[in-house]
Amino acid sequence: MRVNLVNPNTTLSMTEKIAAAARAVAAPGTEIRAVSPAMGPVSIEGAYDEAFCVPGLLEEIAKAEELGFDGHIVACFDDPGLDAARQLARAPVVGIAEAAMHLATLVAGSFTIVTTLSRAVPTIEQLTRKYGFVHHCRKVRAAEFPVLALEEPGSRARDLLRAEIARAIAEDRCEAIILGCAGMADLARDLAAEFGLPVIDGVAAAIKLVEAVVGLGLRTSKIGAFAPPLPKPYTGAFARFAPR
Ligand code: 5HY
Repeated sequence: MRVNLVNPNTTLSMTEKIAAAARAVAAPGTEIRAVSPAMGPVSIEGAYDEAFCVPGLLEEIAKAEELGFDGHIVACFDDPGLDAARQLARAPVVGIAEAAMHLATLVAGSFTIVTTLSRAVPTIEQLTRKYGFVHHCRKVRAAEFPVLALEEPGSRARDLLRAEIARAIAEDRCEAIILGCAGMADLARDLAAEFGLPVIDGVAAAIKLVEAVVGLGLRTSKIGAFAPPLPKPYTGAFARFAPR
């Protein structure tokens, strides 16, 4: 099968890291196209960045749909534009936050999510409500470093993340940790070994869930929430995005 993996921010080093994490767990027959949009924020840290990552994300979803891809992944822990992407696509579309939460509940009675900055916490808390995991999620924590610190060799990001995970285990009674940023995708295995509990990366979770959904022959339902957008003109710079 062919999977379209979109990192909605435009930092190519993060896209490459995410792609490597996905390919490390993908099944032998799974081919992965890993891309960033041609336009948009270098990192997504809050609702304003999130709003401006969506047009470029949707452009990449539309391209892969034209090419007949079997599944899509939105590789940002805000799951930005996920419902809009599902309106565009016939192939299943999986967000890494939703995927991580589903996987976590299969191996643990509760989880804490550890993300980057505090400003990301309300969005992720809203996702736990939207997806129905509010009773499983003990807390959404921020280790307080910017997203791109994960791309800087020698930054304190990993130490800050480890310290916040230690606090989560000591204070939250959580039984698993979810890494709340796609840029943490390369850290899950080592952190699980260090702390002795399941540490779930949404990128790996999403790849396996897309493989499962595609393998069952399931495609996005087109009656209701994910029906295609109605044809209408869009004006100005968005004219090219108009649904036809
Ligand atoms: C992400 N931001 O996964 C989110 C998560 C965050 O650029 N990729 C981003 O840390 O807010």
